[in-house]
Amino acid sequence: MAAKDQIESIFSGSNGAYLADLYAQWVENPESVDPSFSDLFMMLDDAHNIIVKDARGASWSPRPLTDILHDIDEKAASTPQKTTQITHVQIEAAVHDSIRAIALINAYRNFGHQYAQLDPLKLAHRILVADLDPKTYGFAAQDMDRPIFVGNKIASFLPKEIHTLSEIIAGLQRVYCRSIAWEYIYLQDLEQRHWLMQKIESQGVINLAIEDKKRILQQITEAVGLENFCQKRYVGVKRFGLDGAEVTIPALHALIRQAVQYDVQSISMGMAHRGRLNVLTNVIGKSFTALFYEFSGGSYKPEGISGAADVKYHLGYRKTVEVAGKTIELSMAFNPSHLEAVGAVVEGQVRAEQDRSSNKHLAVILHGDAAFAGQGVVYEILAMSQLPAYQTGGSIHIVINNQIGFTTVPEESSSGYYCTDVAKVARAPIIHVNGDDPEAVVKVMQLAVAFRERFSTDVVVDLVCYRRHGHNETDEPVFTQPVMTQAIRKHDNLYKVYADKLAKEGVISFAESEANWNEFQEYLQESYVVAQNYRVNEMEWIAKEWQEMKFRGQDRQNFSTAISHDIVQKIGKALSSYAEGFDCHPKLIRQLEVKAQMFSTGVGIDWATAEALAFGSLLVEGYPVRLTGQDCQRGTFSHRNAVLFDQKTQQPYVLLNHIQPEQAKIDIYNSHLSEFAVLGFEYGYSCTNANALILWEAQFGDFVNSAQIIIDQFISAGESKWLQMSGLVMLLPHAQEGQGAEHSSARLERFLQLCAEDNMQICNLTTPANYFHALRRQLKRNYRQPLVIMSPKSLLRHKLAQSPLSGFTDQTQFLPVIDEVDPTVTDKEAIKRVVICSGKVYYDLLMRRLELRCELQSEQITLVRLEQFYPFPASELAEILSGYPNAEMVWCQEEPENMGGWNFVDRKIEKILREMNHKTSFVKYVGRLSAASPATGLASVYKAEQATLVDQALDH
Ligand SMILES: Cc1ncc(C[n+]2csc(CCOP(=O)(O)OP(=O)(O)O)c2C)c(N)n1
Repeated sequence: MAAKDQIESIFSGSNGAYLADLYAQWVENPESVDPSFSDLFMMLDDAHNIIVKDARGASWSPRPLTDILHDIDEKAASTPQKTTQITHVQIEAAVHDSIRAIALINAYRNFGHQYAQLDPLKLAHRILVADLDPKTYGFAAQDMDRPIFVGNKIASFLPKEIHTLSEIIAGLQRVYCRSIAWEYIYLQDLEQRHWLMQKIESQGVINLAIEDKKRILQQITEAVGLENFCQKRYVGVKRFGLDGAEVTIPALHALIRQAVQYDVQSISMGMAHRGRLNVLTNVIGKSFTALFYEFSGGSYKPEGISGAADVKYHLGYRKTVEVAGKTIELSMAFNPSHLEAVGAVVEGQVRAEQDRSSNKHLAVILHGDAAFAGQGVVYEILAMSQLPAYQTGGSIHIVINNQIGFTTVPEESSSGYYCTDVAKVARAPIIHVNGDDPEAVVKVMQLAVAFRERFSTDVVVDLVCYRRHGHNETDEPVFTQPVMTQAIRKHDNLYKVYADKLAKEGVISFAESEANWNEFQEYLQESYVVAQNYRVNEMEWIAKEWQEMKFRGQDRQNFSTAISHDIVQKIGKALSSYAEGFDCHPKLIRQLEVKAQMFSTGVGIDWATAEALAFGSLLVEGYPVRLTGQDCQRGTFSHRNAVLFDQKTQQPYVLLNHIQPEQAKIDIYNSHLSEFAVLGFEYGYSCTNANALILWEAQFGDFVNSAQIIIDQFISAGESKWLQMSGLVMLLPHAQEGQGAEHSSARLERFLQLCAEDNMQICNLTTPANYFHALRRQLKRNYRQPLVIMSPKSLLRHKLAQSPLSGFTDQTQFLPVIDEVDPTVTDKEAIKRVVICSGKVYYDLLMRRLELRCELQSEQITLVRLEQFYPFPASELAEILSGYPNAEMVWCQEEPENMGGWNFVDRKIEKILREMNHKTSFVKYVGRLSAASPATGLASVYKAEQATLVDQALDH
């Protein structure tokens, strides 16, 4: 209700003048009036400001409050005065009634959800909390039938000016305390609150058309029917059935029907195990035959495509379907067991679709109640929902709330009142609904989609259901939930509940419902029979652009990554100039001048410039680039400055978006302080758009471990499990530089441990040119593979870590291993020691060798750089090492022995040496001793350790 209306209803009529006086008193001194009046005046919040403003008037002309009320309530003013004498006591009593009634109405809006009938099992005790108890407001039983003035604008379900208390309470309970519980008063946006209030309070008894009811029953017949069929056909086989929460299926159908009305073109869903098979088949349209084939142990992959595959209740699917005469693409994201991680991936997928087309795309994420309350990534995802880098126009969250998590009850799962409380951070309305009332569920879904369409924010729908079996079909629930299990065993399934209801209403006879049930069972049986001879021969569920890529084992190729001189100069110009009138910071102007110089002289290309050349050249070729990460616009080490800010207006200027009129766009966003959700999002983005370069940069590589689930479950294994390729690049600053335990290591060793079956690339690069080629290679090939770069810190500004422009053009390419580059090393046979190393320590060795050469005139040690750990460049390394037949082999790293690359490379290098019959097949380790912490926090100790290992490597 609008503020003005509230004022009108309260300050009009016979109470008006009295209230006005009280109000004036309260404005002067809130303590001077009875607290119940204080409460009312406070509740007017918005109205309060209007009145106070008006009451005070302009500073030069204070205006009496009675005048204002007179203006507001013209209607009341024109009403003929009653001639009956009303005593002061009567007026006060009437006013008290009104105030208390209004307080009660507002209490129901706030807290009515606590008294709603949400539990299908009716085990949850409904307690009329004090806020909803008329006694709290001073009403007693005898007050129930007394007429109370509330005005006809306070709530649409109270159409008259005067209602009895029992009418008011009945209306409130009908709206707020039946099968639907609304939480929305905390929304800060007044328009959103009013929109919802209007929709909620104007909704009478839910009255669906007969065909809608029949459709819902059919959906329930299929949902329950599938679970029953599997329960009988596959006894003791895990499927994580939806039994008890089958209302999810009509809920999703209602959501989709509503979405197509707004011309949504695609819906990407993410969900856990529970009910997934039901959603895949009954909602998205995967065939029952394929499902039953998987039940019998068959793979979802066509023969000849390798990989680990995955259990059937983690598989994804995609299909374009017709709904209400419109076409929509529905997809389910592949999902690991790790609950809630997929939500971030789905958001990224949807954002990728939104960024490349103007069509509408919607993310729908289904959650378990325990997981929603317990998993921190849920918070991270909700927190990103309105951020420029990650917003997707609002997502719909559906909690399949079976009131249990494995064997854990809600009291053990959440400190909140509801499992959904965390969603309040996203300013999302939260609607709880009884899963045994499918019509209420359908209405709620329609409203949720309408709200999202109107306000572009997240909405949460909590389907309060139960779980008929154990956590999976082999579990016995009665051990731990005896009372609930007994109640469930006596409780009819949803098909029976709804079919009975519709039979009673005369919508469809029970016999007819049974016929439909049997017909569906027969259809399942036929599919079951066909499944015995089923073979997977197509992958229509893989989006077209990905079908064009080569899977592992197919003909994978890399193409040239060098660029032309012309393109180099074009990008150079964009990198050293900005728009006219732009007020650039003087220090950054200097940086741009330095860049201009690099391009004119062709030497001294540093890391940031090489990166910009990679990005710029891809943009010119039509590939969009997206980089996110904490503070990545400037760069943690202030090296990138890819976005300039006008010093007067704060307007951003993205240099690389001004190379030429026809080019793709680069988006560079600072992320919020999240790793898990952000990396999941970028992974999802990269799995959707095959033709964009997607990068995530960690502040320091150490923080990547907050996102370990995305690395272990998605990035490293996604292709093997799900044929889901990704060209995601992770930039993880890594090196020992005396900055302590948490600013030194991106845990190279952990990535290396995950490497197998050509699943990803792990690099620790030493030259800007190699960085450039590694980035471009991501798109210049007929497949996609994640790339993890242990990226530099001090090397960003190291005078020796620079490349000439010639390293980017002509026939240049990525070098997985770099041999000695010192032209004075001519007699390789004379080399006594080869030091193989990777990353920043190379420069420490290089500089120390220079010093030693001056001192000792020695040239007998050569440095070989391993730029790419995985895929391990065995043949390239072998070729280089074979050039040093008389040398001993040393692996030098700055990480402790139990970390870094040593455990990954030692046997690989020895194998190379053995295979070439080198004089030694032994590799000596030089580096820090094994340690619990990746680095010391004491700069002096770091220096001493570093000097020792460098000297040891150089045999000094
Ligand atoms: C991150 C993570 N931790 C633990 C588990 C093990 N686990 C699988 S299902 C489950 C209970 C989930 O309960 P809920 O979210 O309510 O979903 P439900 O299974 O009841 O549908 C647990 C603890 C997991 N899969 N993922």
